[in-house]
Formats: sequence, structure tokens, C-alpha cells
Amino acid sequence: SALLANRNILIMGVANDRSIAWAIAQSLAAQGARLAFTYESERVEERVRKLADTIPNSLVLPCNVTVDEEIDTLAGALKEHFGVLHGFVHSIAFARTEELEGLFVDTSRDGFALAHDISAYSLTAVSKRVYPLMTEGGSIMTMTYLGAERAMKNYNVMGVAKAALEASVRYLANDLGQFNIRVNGISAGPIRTLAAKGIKDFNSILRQVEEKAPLRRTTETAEVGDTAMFLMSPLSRGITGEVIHVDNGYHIIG
Ligand code: 0WD
Repeated sequence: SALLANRNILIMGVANDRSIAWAIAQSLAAQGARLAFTYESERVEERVRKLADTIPNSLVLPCNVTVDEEIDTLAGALKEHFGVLHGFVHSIAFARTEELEGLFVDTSRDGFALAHDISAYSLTAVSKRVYPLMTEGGSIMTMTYLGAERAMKNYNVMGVAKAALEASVRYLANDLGQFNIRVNGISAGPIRTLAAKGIKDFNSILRQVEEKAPLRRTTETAEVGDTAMFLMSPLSRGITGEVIHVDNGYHIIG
């Protein structure tokens, strides 16, 4: 039977059909989850609605994570529509393109703050408002990258923001464990999405993974989707505060 039947899950970060969040949605829907999608602004609303329309019983709500009032409104709408929430998938990041090339040492104060606000603090800002809806226990997960652990070319301020995000996973896991809420991350290998367009020399990064990853191939969004499904399901009930690498083993090589 379906692993996520009668589970209500919030998914933030679908921008288009190549988004990692969209592959996650497919894997969760296949196990019977009821999904709520959010969109950042009217610029992407239609695209998100069109995609969400292909998943029965799904909900579409606005939320720009840089605005507290919008997160309050989101939490209110989720309470009204779902009553109880079981999962929250965070798949959001942003940094200015000029901060994703050249030297990290040149990062500006406001570029640093913006990248951390959207890419790291948003996990806590949303969790703070939705964990009270997880009255039957829950699972929260976010998306991270190897650039949190290693200094990688061009990833720069995003790597520092991902390090803050991964530390946030541990602190949130420690806080929310008492409510039977688990918090984890997936560290995905590089995937060609809209967000990846901002990273300079992305092609050469993909080529390196194909040559050097133990499994000799690049990561597919469906591989991330299936791990996300595992993290949202009771199969992962003993796992919290963890970052799972879904990268065909690339992180183990020197
Ligand atoms: O190689 C990759 N693509 C990897 C991505 C490897 C490892 C991790 N990740 C992470 C990203 O850093 C991000 O956290 O996965 C997550 C999802 O990224 P994605 O699927 O690669 O990229 P994309 O399809 O662009 O989705 C990110 C979305 C935004 O899209 P755009 O391109 O419109 O910025 O994050 C959302 C938005 O939908 N987003 C926001 N949502 C609400 N409020 C905001 C905001 N202020 N800013 C961005």
C-alpha cells in the first residue's frame, strides 16, 4: 500500500518542470501524499499552477520566504486546508550571479545577507511557523550541496550559506525531536536546473562527475525524489539531523 497515504506535505521551490522540487513532488504523489505547492511571485504563479494541476488534490499558495507576513499567511492557509501537516520539503536557494564567480573574498555585505536569508534562514523561518501544525509528528527536509563541506570553484557565498543550512538542520532536529519531528538534508550532485544556470562552468563540473564519481554518472532529479520520499516516509523514522549524499558517491573521492 502507499507509504504516504493521508499525509499532507508542503513543497517549496518548484520553479519549472526541471526543478528538484518537482521530481520530489512526483515521488511523493506516487506514494499517495497530498501536496501543497508554493510560488515565490506572480512571475512564476502560472507555471507552478500548470504543473500542480497534473497532481490530483494538490494546493497552490503564494509565499516569498523573505517576507515573514507571507509565511504567516501560508501557515494559516495550510491549517485551514489540511488541519494537520506531516511534511515540509524546502528546495529554495538564491544568490546574485555576480557572487557566483570570481573570488569569495569579494563577496559584498548585502550579497552575503541575501544569500543567507533566502538559502539558509528560510528553512528556520518556515519551520518555526509550520511545526505547530505537525501534531502527529513530521518530517522536514532541505536541499544542500557539497560546496557546504569543501571550497568549490565559483560556489562561493552559496557554499557558506549551505554550511549554515546544514548546521540549521542539526539545531532544528535537536529542537523538534521532542515533538517527533525529524529534520534532514539531501546533498545532491550537480543537476542542470534553473538555479544551476547561475553557476559558472557548470558543464565542466558535470563532466568531472561523470569521470570521477564511483557510479560514473551524474545525478538525476528522480534519484533525489526517491530519497526525499524515503525521508518523508516512516521508513526513515530513526533518522534525524542527517545529511544524505545523493550524488552517485562523488563526495567520497579525493
Ligand atoms: O545542481 C543543482 N541543481 C543542485 C541544487 C545541487 C544541490 C543542491 N541544490 C539545491 C539548490 O541550492 C536549491 O536549494 O536544490 C534546491 C533546488 O534547486 P533547483 O531545483 O536546482 O533550482 P530551481 O528549479 O531554480 O529552484 C529553486 C527555486 C527558485 O527558482 P528561481 O530560479 O525562480 O529562483 O527556489 C525558489 C524559486 O522557486 N526561490 C524562492 N522561493 C520563495 N521565496 C525564493 C524566495 N525568495 N527565491 C528562490
